[in-house]
Amino acid sequence: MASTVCVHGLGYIGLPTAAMLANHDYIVSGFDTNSEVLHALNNGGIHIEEPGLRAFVSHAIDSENLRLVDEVVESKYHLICVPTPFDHRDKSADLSYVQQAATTISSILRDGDTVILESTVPPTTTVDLVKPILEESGLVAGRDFALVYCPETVLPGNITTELKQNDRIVGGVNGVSTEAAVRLYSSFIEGEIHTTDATTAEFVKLSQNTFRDTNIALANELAMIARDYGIDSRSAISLANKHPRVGLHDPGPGVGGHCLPIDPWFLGQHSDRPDLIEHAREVNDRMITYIIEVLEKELGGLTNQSIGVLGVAYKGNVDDTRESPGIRLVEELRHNESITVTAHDPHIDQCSIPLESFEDTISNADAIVLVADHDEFENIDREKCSTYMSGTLVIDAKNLLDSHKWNEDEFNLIRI
Ligand code: SAJ
Repeated sequence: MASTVCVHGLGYIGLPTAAMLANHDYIVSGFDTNSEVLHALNNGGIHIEEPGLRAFVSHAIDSENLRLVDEVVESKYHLICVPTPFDHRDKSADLSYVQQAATTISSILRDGDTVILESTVPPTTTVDLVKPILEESGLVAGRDFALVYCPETVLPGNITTELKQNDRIVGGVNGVSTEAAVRLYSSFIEGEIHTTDATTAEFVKLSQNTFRDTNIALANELAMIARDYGIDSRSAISLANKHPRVGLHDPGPGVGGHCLPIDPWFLGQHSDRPDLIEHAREVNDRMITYIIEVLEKELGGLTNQSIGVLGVAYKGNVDDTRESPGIRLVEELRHNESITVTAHDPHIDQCSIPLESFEDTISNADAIVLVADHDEFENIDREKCSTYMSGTLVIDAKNLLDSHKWNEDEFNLIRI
């Protein structure tokens, strides 16, 4: 008989994972506390913009292997995929959803079940927080039930592919726990499955995103230095990367999303050591200030200027605005009340700042700043910009526009 799985939390990770397991013959209960999410999914809608995900979920629902539920269900496997919000005040993880999920599971946990935590958490969370809550059931982790940390590593925009193809780290509280989780993941993972202990698995996940954040900070600092020398940082970085042991990431307007700007803080939550990692965070966060400095210099001051911001999603082709550089840029510019700031994003309907049409955003703009690399922005109509804008300054923080063509058309295009 097919094994049963209850997935707790149907967000960016829980939903595709639930559908993946259902499409691989598991009987899956997809549980979420948000009734609007369940309603949308049950009616052919979806609350996440992700290529191919709706069809993938529909296939799972139509096969009757995936059922969407508003109460948790006794199952052989429990996967915790709930959010771990970032507490900006003390730069730490809010683990209340993980705590709540563990408490709920504890009330229905049976001998022989396996509990897997997938949410991104500070090191030791599985052992120090989740384990004691589950053991309130009277069962013992590693003996009566398996307990495992298994981080997800999928890239938003490419989730359904990476969920299958990426390697996976599986860290149990003991060997028997690890083996139980490996049995589940090996049903669909095409990459390699690497086994370790739970705390190492938590640490590895955070190290991967910290590496990327720190690498981007280096690229951003190099970009600022390159500009001081009057050279194009993108060409310089691309040439530096010709060396077989150099792999610099791309500079840009800073780092957004719910992972890279946050995971370095989670990594250091129970340690006083982070130093370079915290400096890298600061460099990335300061990129917005740097863009404003460039705007000010090129425009000869910011008073009474009109700036159009293109892209408030945290990166291209996603509808997620968490920690978005575009939103930060708008907010910082608005501190100066004499500046008129407008923003446009074809992937976002609503967010914390008002959005306008493309035309209204470029209308009368002294400068436009491109902050997210959406496909729609690749071929921005230069003629329209000429007609609508009152200035010629274009700052391309994502290296999306053809600088030769723009500069030939009498724009002053600056790549960050
Ligand atoms: N960015 C740059 N320069 C680059 C690459 C990215 O400035 O060279 C910026 C992006 O514009 C964006 C931010 O960094 O603002 C983050 O984007 P991303 O595409 O690097 O990553 P995420 O946050 O969408 O997903 C990351 C991925 N982690 C790694 O690649 C190590 C993904 O694989 C993880 O699963 C995900 O975090 C997660 O859930 O932790």
